[in-house]
Amino acid sequence: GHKSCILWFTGLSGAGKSTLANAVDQQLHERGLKSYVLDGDNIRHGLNRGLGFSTADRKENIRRIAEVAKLFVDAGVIVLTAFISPFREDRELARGLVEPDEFVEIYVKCPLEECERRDPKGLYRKARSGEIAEFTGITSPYEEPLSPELIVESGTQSVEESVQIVLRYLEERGII
Ligand code: GGZ
Repeated sequence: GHKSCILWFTGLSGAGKSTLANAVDQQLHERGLKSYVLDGDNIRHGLNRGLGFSTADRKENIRRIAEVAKLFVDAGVIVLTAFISPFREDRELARGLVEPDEFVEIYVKCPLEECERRDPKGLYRKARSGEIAEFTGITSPYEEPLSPELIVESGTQSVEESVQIVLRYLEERGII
C-alpha cells in the first residue's frame, strides 16, 4: 500500500517539470501504485481554459489545481502537479490544503540561461522579442522555494537520476 500525497513540482518553463513528473508517475505505476499527473495538457486545456498568464490568472490557475490535487489525495491517489507555480504564497496555499506529511514540494531547479538555451517551444525567444508578454523569468517573476522538501538540479542531472532522488525520498518518508 501507500499513502496518498501531492508531489508538487515547481520551476521555470523548460526546466523539465512535466518530463520528471511523468517519469516518476511511470515508476509508481510499475510498482502498482495509484498515481496521476496534472499538467498543462490536462488542466490548462480543460478546467482552466480561459485563464492566461497575468498574476491574477496564474494565482487562480494554481488555486484550482491545488483544490483538484486535494481531491485526488482524498481519493487515495499520489497526485503529481507540474506547473511553474511562480508565487510562494500560492504554493503555500496548496500545502495548507492537506496534512503536513502529504505535501512534497519539489523544486526542479535549472538556470534560466539553460532553460533559455534549450527553449524547446521557442517561447523564450518570443518573450525576448516581445511577442509574448509576462513570460516567467523574463518579464514575470519566479519566486524560488525557500525550503522545498526536495531540489532536483535538472540542468546537470539526468531525468533518470532525478527520478531516483524522488523515489528514494518517498521511500525514506514511508510514502511508498
Ligand atoms: C510562462 C507560459 C507563458 C508565460 C505560455 N509565462 O514550457 P511550457 O510552455 O510547456 O510551460 C509553460 C506553461 C506554463 O503554464 P503553468 O500553468 O505551468 O504556469 S503558472 O503556474 O505560472 O500558472 C509555457 C506556457 O505555459 N506559457 N505563456 N507568459 N509560461
